[in-house]
Amino acid sequence: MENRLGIAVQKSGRLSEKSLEMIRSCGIDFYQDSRVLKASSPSFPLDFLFVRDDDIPQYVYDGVADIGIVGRNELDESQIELDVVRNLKFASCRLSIAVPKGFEYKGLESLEGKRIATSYPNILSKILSERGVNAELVVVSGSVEITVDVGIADAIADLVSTGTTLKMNGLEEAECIYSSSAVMVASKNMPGEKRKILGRLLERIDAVMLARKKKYILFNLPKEKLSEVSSIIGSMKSPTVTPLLDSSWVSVQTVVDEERFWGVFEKLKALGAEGILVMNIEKMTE
Ligand code: PRT
Ligand code: ZN
Repeated sequence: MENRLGIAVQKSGRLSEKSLEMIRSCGIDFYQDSRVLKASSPSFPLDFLFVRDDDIPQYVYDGVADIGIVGRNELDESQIELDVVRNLKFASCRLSIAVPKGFEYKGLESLEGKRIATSYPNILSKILSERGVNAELVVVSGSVEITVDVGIADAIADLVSTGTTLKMNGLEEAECIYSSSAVMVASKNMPGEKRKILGRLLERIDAVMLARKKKYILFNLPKEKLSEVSSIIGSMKSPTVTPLLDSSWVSVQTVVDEERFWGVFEKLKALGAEGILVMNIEKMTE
């Protein structure tokens, strides 16, 4: 029978859409229906298992799935030993200490002897003990934000992305103690054939992730300015230069980092570039 790789993905929640979109952009299609818990790709040897995110580390550890996509927070909280094969960099969030207004927070020491509510007792107690702080943990599985108001905790340690939930519950973010984003995890003892499939999958993921960080740009430039272009574009290998009908101008094509794009754009304009075209890149390799 053909070797296939099993992947556990969150069924519905903050990770699902981006996880599936990442896999689809790797050219791996599959049929998905919210009522169905399994799926198979006809275009790549990948089988899907749609489950709750909390269960993903255990499923991968038990070999129910070979790999999974899960928040690093869930993985660390589970304390299950798996290989983190990629940081997928979506669903980013932070575990922060939040306190009610008027609480004088001067660092974790301010929580000495206090009650802290959290859904991440393992991560939190590790950090507290590293910093030598003794506090009482109040473990709740959700709605951590209301624990202070109802009087069962003095502070909380919860995931934050925009900070709106904290504000809406009268809490102030006091300190970020841990950062998380979605990671791809793999079982530590995967047979060689499956490892090969994982290698192919990671190669595609890398191409998609690299492309997302870059922009393809195309512009016309007076020929005499060409020597100044490489210093603007920076670390790039030499750009492609094509002559134009008007021999005093050239057309230049190159790839720039998304985060440097606007700086490059402004400098190119100042240099006299015209007709600047910017395009997204779908896939690329270094
Ligand atoms: O049903 P299932 O168990 O699968 O899902 P779940 O409800 O346990 O998890 P889900 O879908 O809410 O989150 C999945 C993962 O997304 C988490 O494990 C994190 O890795 C990641 N993530 C990213 C977040 C957030 N951002 C986030 N903001 N997980 C939770 N939150 C919550 C947070 O707990 C708080 O209640 O959102 C609220 C704060 O959001 P802001 O934007 O108001 O700050
Ligand atoms: Zn969950």
